[in-house]
Amino acid sequence: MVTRQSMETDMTLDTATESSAIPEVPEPDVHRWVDTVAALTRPDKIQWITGSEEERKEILAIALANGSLIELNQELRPGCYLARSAPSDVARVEARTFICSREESDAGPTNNWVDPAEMKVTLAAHFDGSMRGRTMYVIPFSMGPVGGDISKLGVEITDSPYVVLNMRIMTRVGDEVRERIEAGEQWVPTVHTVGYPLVDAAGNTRPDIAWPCNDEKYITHFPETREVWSYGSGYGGNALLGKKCYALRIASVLAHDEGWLAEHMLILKITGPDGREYHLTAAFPSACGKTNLAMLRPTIPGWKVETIGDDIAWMRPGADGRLYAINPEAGFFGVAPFTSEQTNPTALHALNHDTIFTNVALTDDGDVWWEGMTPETPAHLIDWQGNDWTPDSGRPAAHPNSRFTVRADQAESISSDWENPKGVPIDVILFGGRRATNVPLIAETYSWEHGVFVGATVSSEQTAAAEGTVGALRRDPFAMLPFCGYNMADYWGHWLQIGKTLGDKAPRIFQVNWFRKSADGAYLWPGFGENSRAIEWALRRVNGEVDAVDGISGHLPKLEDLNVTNLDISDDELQQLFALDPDAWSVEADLTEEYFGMFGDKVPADLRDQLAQLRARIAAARG
Ligand code: GTP
Ligand code: SPV
Ligand code: MN
Repeated sequence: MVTRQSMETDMTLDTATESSAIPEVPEPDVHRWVDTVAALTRPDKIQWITGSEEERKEILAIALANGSLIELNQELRPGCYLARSAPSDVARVEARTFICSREESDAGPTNNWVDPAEMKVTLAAHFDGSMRGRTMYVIPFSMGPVGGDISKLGVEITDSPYVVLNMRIMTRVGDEVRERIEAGEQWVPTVHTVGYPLVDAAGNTRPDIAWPCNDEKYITHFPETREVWSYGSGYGGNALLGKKCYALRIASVLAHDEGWLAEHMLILKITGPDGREYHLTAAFPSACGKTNLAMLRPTIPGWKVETIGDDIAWMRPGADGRLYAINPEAGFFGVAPFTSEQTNPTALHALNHDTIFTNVALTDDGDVWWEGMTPETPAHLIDWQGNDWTPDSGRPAAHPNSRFTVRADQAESISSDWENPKGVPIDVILFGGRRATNVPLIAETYSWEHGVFVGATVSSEQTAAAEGTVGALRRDPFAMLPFCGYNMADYWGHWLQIGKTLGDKAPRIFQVNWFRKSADGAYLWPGFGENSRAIEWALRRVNGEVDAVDGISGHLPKLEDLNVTNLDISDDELQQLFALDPDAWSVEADLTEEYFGMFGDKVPADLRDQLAQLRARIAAARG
């Protein structure tokens, strides 16, 4: 039985007036804001996160003591721990994610919307006393290097020690950030509770559990007042509020207002055999290969790839007119399953130490395992739910959305530029998704406007990264469907506007698809390190070294220009990878028209024009 903790706190909670309302506008003074949240949530204790190592150890000890973390074999994996979530709390919950803009039309048809005042009343009822019996941690954090031109500050209040330990890896936290906020720098307030108080209003206590959460969940964003309130989940993007909630949903709104881009993109640096350096970003939907590509090991000789980011890019036009990108994060929250020596050795090696694993399987010697990790499956495991597991159990040992949290600089591929506060100049942007049919391995778009059209119309088979039907084909424009904090059609307009600003200094835009399948359902393309072959072609296009063939979906490689040396692929498979069926594309065009219909007259004229041009190319291909 856990009893009420003693009141060792920076502030005397007794002096805070109890409140059951959330202010319309958050208190600008961070200390007063913390007071307002404490008055509502009623924690036993408030602890500001300083970023020190002693503090990390202290919070780790708490997480170990209450079973939130399990210590792994410290000889095999020093500094590594395993968390097992509640089976009901394993991924982002898109149906419970809300954009609470004042006008419904500003959230747009792809977001769930609730009036902000109404949502604050609902939230207040849930947050009221939600931290009773717990410590409220106040985490000052920076997205991007502290003090960098493109970086931004935030504060996350949370009652989860697991969240604190993860935020310390995923962002830059502590005193330096707090001091900047106290000195008046802009910051975004974010509040998180697992929604599992240990004491009720009458003073009755209950014991803590390994993964506290609530059946009801609210992941809410207030774009005008730039706030995040998250209730009921401890998992990933629902709870690590610097990531999707701030760096994408709120930041996309800031970016729209201020003339920059907040994107669901990896960032990498490539050096060619001649020593020339390029930078590339790529937007792929969740669990569609960003981490893999960010850590690419090229199979073609002479090329080198270094990692800058694996999930989010903030990009701005620089003084020289080019587009510069930073990775606002400090760590990777990556998909574990199918990370192996074959698919992503760099990620695998990064996980050798100081890593938090969530929902992977535990081996008998206290190590971790997941599907696809090793060629041989262990004879016995403890699965992600803590049950005995054998290969004939008939269920995965690791959850399909099990993840690792690791500092970015533990990747041996990390670029020396990854914390460059100015960012890196982008040469190439890729848009991709999981498409079994129609979309070729690589194609270059005809123009920036065509690139925006391709980004806007991406569809992809859904993955386990969010609750929903895995495998269902859905539109995921710019891989931002779950992450755009405002009307998607206005976002497309913003991209078109940025293209006008960049002019001929704009990056070149390509569409890629590593996931095309043959009629018998097998992947046509080996993927992973071999993706360097498609990227090499893109860079040769940038350099004006190769001509292309004009196709329905874009400029396609002449097959002799794609480097397939030492690759086991038949001519027939190559043809299939690039095949464009006018009838199938005509159906795509019809579906796009229907999709645009959702957004009414907000769809930019340039995109309607691109659809007409696509139809003209389809007609021409039919002859
Ligand atoms: P989020 O972190 O959810 O945003 O996703 P991500 O895009 O970083 O996903 P990640 O790179 O972790 O993708 C994981 C899944 O994509 C795994 O199932 C990989 O095996 C698969 N994958 C990645 N690259 C390739 C590829 O080139 N070919 C194939 N067939 N699968 C790939
Ligand atoms: C994604 O789903 O795109 C992720 C994982 O990167 S999460 O942080 O949970 O959103
Ligand atoms: Mn992501």
